[in-house]
Amino acid sequence: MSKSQVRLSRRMSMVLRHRPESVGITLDPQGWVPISTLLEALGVTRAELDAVVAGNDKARFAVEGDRIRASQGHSRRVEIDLGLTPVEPPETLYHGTPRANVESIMREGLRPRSRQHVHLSPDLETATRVGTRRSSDVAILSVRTAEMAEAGHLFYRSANGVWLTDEVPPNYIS
Ligand code: HQG
Repeated sequence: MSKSQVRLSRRMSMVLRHRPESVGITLDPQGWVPISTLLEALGVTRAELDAVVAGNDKARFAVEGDRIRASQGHSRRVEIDLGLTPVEPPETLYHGTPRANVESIMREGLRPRSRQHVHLSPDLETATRVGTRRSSDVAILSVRTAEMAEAGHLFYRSANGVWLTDEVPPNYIS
């Protein structure tokens, strides 16, 4: 993606996940907005939007008919429900985080913080990439997700393959 496409992708993430009101739009209860509404609010063309949706390294945006939403990553303050169906997780999922967070995570577990869910990665490479967004000194945590599911925790997989759950108690993390 070009620099301007990356910039538009970031703006779309901000609006569709965190601050729709900042450009005067509202999301429906599942997080969708008509594409025409978004184009007008952002002042971009359909071709520019399509290029970002198609070229996005992580498939962050889902287009369905004439509407669009972010596939995951929403702030808690944006009151939407993606409406995902719980699915059985694999044995283990991973979480990449700055090493400085580890002590607190081992004490209180993984919390969603400002987001709606804790995000878990399917493999080490993805987890490393997620952690590296925030620090060059990254720790990769393994989460015993099958065990969590047995204990009744629910897991969801977003349209772009990110695993989501409400929280991870410390005893499932190593
Ligand atoms: C940490 C990106 C201390 C947590 C990625 C993380 C992902 C704790 C930070 C998505 C903690 C929250 C989400 C505790 C959690 N003590 N630190 N008890 N519990 N943390 O950005 O998972 O590129 O909200 O480890 O790919 O980093 O934007 O979560 O470091 O899918 O599409 O608190 O964002 O997607 O940070 O990333 P975030 P995340 P995009």
